[in-house]
Amino acid sequence: MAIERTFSIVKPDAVAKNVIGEIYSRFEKAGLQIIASKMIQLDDEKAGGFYAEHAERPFFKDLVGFMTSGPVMVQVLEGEGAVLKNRDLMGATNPKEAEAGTIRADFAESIDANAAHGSDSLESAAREIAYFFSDAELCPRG
Ligand code: RTP
Ligand code: MG
Repeated sequence: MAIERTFSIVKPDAVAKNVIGEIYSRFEKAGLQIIASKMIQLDDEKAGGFYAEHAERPFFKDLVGFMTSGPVMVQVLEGEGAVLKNRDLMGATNPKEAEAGTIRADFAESIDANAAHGSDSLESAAREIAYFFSDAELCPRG
């Protein structure tokens, strides 16, 4: 399988729970390398732009409110089939439907506070990585 890059967020609920390291450990154990990482506080503009595809959805205001409720970790993950692998590690959007042992099953409370974000395609990944990181901030090990 091809080496891919994907974009990931440890959302405010998981940062508040102090499980950043546990989530990063799952990425690493699955063979994904963290090639860029930083903690940031999103504002309405940055969070709204990130989720622009959902701007017309009824949950958009709550989503932006939640994503700006505290700091997040943003990171770029690299490895074989990284996009799907990260989605598998996260589990279903609604933690009640997430498979046991996934990040959302283990750390998320609700469909709003669901612990993590992961790009849903290679195309989204490229766009989302560029939304948060410059090329100079990416540190692939080769
Ligand atoms: P994400 O983008 O955060 O990784 O999550 P996802 O792909 O699994 O889900 P997506 O459809 O992209 O939705 C983005 C976020 O919006 C919230 N959501 N709420 N109340 C609802 O019906 C609903 N649907 C989605 C979730 O917090 C989801 O992560
Ligand atoms: Mg999504």
